[in-house]
Amino acid sequence: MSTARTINSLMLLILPLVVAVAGLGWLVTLALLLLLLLWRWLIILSGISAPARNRSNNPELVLDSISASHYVEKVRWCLDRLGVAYEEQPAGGTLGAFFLGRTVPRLRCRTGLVQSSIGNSAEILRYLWGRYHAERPESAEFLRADEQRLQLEQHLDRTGRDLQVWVYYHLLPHRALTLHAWGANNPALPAWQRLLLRILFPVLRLLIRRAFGITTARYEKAVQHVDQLLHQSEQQLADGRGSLLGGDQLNYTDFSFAAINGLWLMPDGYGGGHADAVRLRADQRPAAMNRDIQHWRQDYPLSTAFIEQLYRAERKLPGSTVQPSQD
Ligand SMILES: N[C@@H](CCC(=O)N[C@@H](CS)C(=O)NCC(=O)O)C(=O)O
Repeated sequence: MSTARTINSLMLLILPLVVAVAGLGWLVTLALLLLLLLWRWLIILSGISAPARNRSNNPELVLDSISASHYVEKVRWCLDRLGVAYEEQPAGGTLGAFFLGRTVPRLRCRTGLVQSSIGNSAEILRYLWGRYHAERPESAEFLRADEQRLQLEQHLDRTGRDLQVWVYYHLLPHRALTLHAWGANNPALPAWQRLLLRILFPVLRLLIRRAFGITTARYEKAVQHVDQLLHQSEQQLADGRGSLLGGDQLNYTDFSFAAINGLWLMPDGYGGGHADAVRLRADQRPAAMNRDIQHWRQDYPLSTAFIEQLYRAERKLPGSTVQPSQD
């Protein structure tokens, strides 16, 4: 149904051009306009009157993503662990933000007759907990939030933004690398999006630079913030605990920590098979980026081992085509 709506919207946009080129009179133009509006109304009515038919080709949960995103990885991980069926729909990096005004992850879920959508990874996890904890209490338990977890989650999400600054600081000067990370070589993306990324690259790069305020000073601050987070986790993990906040029972903050830091560590299994086509091998990455990664690996061995162990235990999904890390 959403494809029909998109086509309808495109035709409404194109109509003035058709009228001008064909030199149509006002009566014909009005008739065409009414026909397009009638068509739109029928699309809406069909969604309400034939929900069963729409159900079969609309999955209950759709995760809008960009393949490399660490915020998406957090939600993807929790969905996989929860064991609910969902469909991931990847888009080219930045296209959704700059042309649709949305960020990813975005979860679209069938709620009654309509489809609702939730943005922001933290809110998505709250929805999953609310929706599933009564229905499947055991598998949803890891999503339970409390004050301490919420605080750590906020810290992780702030550091996630620092890591966006970090990654763009290193990649933006390199057109081919940035395009690769955005999915320009990812066969899972529609060809028109891959082409658009290449054509619009200079504009998208400018917009990203402005959106994140990428400067050397901001990059240095970002590295400092990542250091602070890893210093904290290193201290927490020093007593041999299995979960960051204590005890051995894993919860969503452990997966968030691993997913957010997965952006620099790129452990085997990152993306659960959805990010393989956007990975950059160590020999492809800029030297300065590799230096930061080496520094974090060396200075924070417990955190690095914790993340890699979580990925080994949880993210080697069947069917994943993850290549062994070259780091
Ligand atoms: N606070 C948001 C941050 C989301 C975010 O910044 N997502 C990035 C990808 S990592 C995004 O949507 N970028 C725009 C795009 O690629 O379309 C969350 O937790 O979901």
